[in-house]
Amino acid sequence: MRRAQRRLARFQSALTGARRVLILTHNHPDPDSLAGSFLLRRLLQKRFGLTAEIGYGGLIGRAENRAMVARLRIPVRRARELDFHRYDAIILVDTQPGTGNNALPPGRLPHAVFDHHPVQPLTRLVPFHDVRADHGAAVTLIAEYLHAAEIGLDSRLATAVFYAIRSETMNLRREATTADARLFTQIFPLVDNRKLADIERAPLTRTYLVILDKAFRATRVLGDTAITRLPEIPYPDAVAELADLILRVSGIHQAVVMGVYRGQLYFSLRTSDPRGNAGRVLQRIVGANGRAGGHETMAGGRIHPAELGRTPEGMERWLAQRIREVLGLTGVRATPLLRRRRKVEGSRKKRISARDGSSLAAAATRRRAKPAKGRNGRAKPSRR
Ligand SMILES: [Mn+2]
Repeated sequence: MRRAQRRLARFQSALTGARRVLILTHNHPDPDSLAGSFLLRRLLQKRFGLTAEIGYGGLIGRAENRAMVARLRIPVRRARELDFHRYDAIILVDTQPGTGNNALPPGRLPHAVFDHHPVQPLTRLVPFHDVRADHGAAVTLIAEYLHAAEIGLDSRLATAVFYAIRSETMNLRREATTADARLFTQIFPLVDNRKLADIERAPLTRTYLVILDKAFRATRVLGDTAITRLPEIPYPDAVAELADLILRVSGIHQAVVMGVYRGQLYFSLRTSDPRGNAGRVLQRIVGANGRAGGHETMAGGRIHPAELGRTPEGMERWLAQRIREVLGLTGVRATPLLRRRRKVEGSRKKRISARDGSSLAAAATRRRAKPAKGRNGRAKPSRR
C-alpha cells in the first residue's frame, strides 16, 4: 500500500505542469488496453483534476471489443483524428515507446508508461514508467493507483476491468497472478451483468463468419501445431482471435495465424505451454524483417512487405517457412485441419450423420473410447 502511494505521488509529479493529457492504447486496442485507459482517465480527472482523452491507432475490430466500447460508453477517439500538439502529456497504456504498435508520433516521448510486457530500452527514458511483466493484465496494475487514490469503481469501470481481466487471462487461466485474481473477485459484485453479457455475446457479422470459414479451410496441421495462412483479413486483430480459437481444437497445442490487412502482414502465435516464451519465439521467427512481441503463451507481430521490397504473398510464404524452421517442423507433413469429405456412395450417409448435431453423443462416445493421439500437453523442448 505504501508503495502504491509512493508510485501515485511519483506519477503525479511526472505530470506537473500538464493540463491536457492524451492516453494512448496500443494499436487495434484489446479490452485490457481499453479498460486500463478508461481507469487512468478517471484517475487523471478525479484525483489530478486534468483533462484526459483516450486515443487509439488502427481500429477496434473484434465484435466484443466494439460492444465493450459502445455498452460501457468508453470515450475513445481515433488517433488519426487527433491533433497531438494539443496535449501537454501523452501516456501509453499496455504498450511502450519504440514498439511500433501505438500511435505515438515518431520522436516524441510519452510522460508515462503503464504496461505488463517486457520493458523496452526507450521506456527507461520516460519520466514515469510502471512496467511489470508479472501482471497478467495491465488494468490490474493501473487499478492499484485508483485504490491508492481512494477512487472507487462505478459499475461501468468495474465491468470494463472485469471483462478486461477475463479476456486477457481467459478467466484467470492464462498468465494470471494473485493480483489479477484478487481484483477480479473484488470487483465482481459491482459488475453490470447485463452489459457484460451484451459484450460477451456481441452480435457477429457475416464478414466474421466468412473469415472463420476461410480460416478453418486454410489451416494446416503439423504434429500438434496449426498454421493458418490467410491472404486477407477484415481487421488486424483477427489473427489473434483466430489463433485463440484454433488453439482450442483438440490435439492442437500451438497455433499461428497470419493474414494481410492493407498491405501489412499480421500474425499471431498461441501456445498451451505456460512457459512457451511465445514473444521470444516469434521474434526469432521474424528476425529483422518485422516487429514481434508478447508474453509466454501469446504473441503477435507485423511485417511491412513493401518496405522490404516484397509482396505480401511472398512474405507470407517466407514467414510460413520460417515458422517451420524455428519450430522444428521442416519435413513434418502438413495435413488440412478440415479434411475434404470423399464422395463415396454408401459410406457417405454414415459420415454425415456422425458430423451432424443429432449424433454428437455417438461421436463423443467414440472419441472417449479411442483417445486422440498427441494430447500430452507439453511441446518438445527442442522447439524453443
Ligand atoms: Mn495487456
